[in-house]
Amino acid sequence: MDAFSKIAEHIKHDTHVAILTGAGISAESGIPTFRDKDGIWTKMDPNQLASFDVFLRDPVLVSHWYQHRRKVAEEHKPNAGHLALAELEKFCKSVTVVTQNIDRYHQKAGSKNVIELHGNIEENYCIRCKKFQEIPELKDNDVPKCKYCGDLVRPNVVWFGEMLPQDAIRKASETARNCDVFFSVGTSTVVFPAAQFPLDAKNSGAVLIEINPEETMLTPYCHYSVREKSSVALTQLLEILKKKIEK
Ligand code: BJW
Ligand code: ZN
Repeated sequence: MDAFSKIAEHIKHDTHVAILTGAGISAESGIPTFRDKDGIWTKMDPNQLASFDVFLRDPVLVSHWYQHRRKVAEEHKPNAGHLALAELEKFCKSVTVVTQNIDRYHQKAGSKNVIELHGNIEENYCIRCKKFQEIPELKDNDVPKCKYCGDLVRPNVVWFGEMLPQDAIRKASETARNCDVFFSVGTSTVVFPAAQFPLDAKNSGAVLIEINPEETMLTPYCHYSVREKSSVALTQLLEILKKKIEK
């Protein structure tokens, strides 16, 4: 039996499935990852750019960087990996996607139960009065300013040193501790607290499966490691599940 068939054996209609996703699942949509060879941050240190301090020091650089990424996300679309996860909901009554991504592609693909750990790129809020608002297209040295109080407006994402949304952390933690099967898909699992969830799931008795073309920090702890792109692996797994249902 190949790895996909073995993994499919663990998935029944009443199985609680959790999936932690990272930048790798959106790579095949044309969204660069963070730490791969051609990732966003190969020339810039993530610890240098994704922080509130840097935003305050250089709001033009950071705001324009996010504007660029917002456009890239708008111009591309979810791929077969996102669609396969959405379709998984037809086979299992409990599927929860816990994503580190800010592109909203899981929701766009049709996944109903998505926990966003690091926020999203669509929303922006004022750093002073916290009011959410639309921001205009930025040109040259523009920075987005709050229409209520005039202070800086930032993307609704979580930077290093910032707390993750409490509700997201609580739900993700519960999901990890209560699932039967936990997939880690397209993430290097180097950023905490997200990287803790697969380990929590395993410690609570879940089967831990990784889908990633490369080895990661998590690989030694996994029951199954599939060295494959997520679109290929998730589509193949779904095909096997479909055949199982038809039998
Ligand atoms: C494919 C593929 C294909 C390619 N198919 N796969 C415990 C220990 C040590 C440090 C800490 C700790 N707890 C907290 C920290 C500090 C810090 C941290 O984790 N630092 C580490 C770097 C060591 N964490 C935090 O600061 C977090 N906050 C926090 O914990 O608050 C409490 C606190 C406050 C103050 C002090 C201490 C604690 C916040 C973390 C926020 C992360 N934010 C970012 C930016 C979000 C906005 C944005 O997008 O711009 O989130 S950083 C960046 O990394 C982004 C990602 O979501 C995140 C994870 O990256 P991801 O998704 O794994 O991407 P890559 O590129 O790393 O990996 C891609 C993978 O895909 C690769 O493996 C490829 O092989 C694979 N791949 N093609 C499948 N086709
Ligand atoms: Zn304001």
